[in-house]
Amino acid sequence: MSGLWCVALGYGRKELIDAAHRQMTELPYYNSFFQSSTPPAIELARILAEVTPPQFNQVFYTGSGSEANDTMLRLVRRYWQLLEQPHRNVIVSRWNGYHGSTVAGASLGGMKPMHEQLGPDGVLPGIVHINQPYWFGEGGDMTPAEFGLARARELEQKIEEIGPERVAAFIGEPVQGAGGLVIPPDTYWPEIQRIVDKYGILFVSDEVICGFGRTGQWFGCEHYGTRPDFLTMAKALSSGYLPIGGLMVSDRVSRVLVEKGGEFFHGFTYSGHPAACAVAVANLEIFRREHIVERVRTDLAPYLATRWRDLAAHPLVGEARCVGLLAAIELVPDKSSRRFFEPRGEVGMKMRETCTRNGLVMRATRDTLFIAPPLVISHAEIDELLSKVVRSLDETTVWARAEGWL
Ligand code: PXG
Repeated sequence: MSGLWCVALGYGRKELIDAAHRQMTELPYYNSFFQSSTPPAIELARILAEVTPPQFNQVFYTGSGSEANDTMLRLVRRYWQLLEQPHRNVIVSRWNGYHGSTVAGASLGGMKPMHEQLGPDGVLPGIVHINQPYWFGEGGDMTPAEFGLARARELEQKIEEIGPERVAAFIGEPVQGAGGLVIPPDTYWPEIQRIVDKYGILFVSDEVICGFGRTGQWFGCEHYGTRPDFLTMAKALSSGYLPIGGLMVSDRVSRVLVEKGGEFFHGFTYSGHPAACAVAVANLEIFRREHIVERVRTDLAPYLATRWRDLAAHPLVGEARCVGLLAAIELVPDKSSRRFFEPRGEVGMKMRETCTRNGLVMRATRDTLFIAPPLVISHAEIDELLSKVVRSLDETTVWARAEGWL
């Protein structure tokens, strides 16, 4: 799982450790307020403007992905306020999406158990959710292509229901991670892009998991061909060696903020922390030098995909899906239907435990099991990973038969 979807370059990267040490020796901290900055923060901004899609040339630093999404919410509201449309304040998100653990992050996310814990007022006002593009679980009789379109069009229905003049933005993960590795049908993102264009609303790509090569492109939005106005990131930005997140702001938005807005009263003590930025710079230098993203796209992802899809033949597996170095299997009682185990999650938990015993870290969301290996995994390690998945599936099947699940 690359730790928690973040250790993209793997453990033991001396260059990253040295970068932190060097920077902490030279200048462990200075703030990013009052027109100040530090060399690593400036250098990182320069690199980020290069590696992100062309509309992005400005970054706000944060300490995490949650803070990046929280900041995005403030900037979206400020943008429409400056354009004298302050009533445009509704953000549309998706059920079962994950956008973090702050109040804004949990509200933007679509995890109902998290919403319930927000107390009597629930999610922040002005945040609404539409259904997710999870074909295996919710596609019914539709083909994936039909279902992708239908789920994307829920955005249009929601906009019409709220009133187009009130909708500020739409946020989504290119591939939902924590929600169970939901890879949308190919028809989904183009239709979402058509709708956000039609209504002129801002589009936020939450790239906290998909960013930095995970899908085989630098960013998930490039894999799916969308053109976001904000791009939030964290995790692989520093390969997890030090905490850092950020928010790319497109020229469309920054022009308004800069020209009309004056100072935006925002920032965290640790925004652009020099040591974290120095590590991120070293991390992205390695990405470029070792052609990490290209290698995922042209070599590792295709190698994983052919082997991963073979898992669909296993009696316990209802679907084996993957994109880039993200891959999931659905455990089901009956391969001929897309019905789940009842109650859900127990077989998945058993599979997870079995994997751990067999030396494989796999994440389970209910009965969906998934991996997000480091982007430097070798072919031999992919082979080893697959043989451990198969062995764990076989052992879980034996257990499930004995326990009456099958
Ligand atoms: N957006 C996405 C898409 C994420 O995956 C965040 C925002 C929040 O980032 P921070 O850095 O504030 O955690 C995340 C984080 C899981 C799991 O269960 C995933 C995350 C965090 C905790 C657990 O897979 N992703």
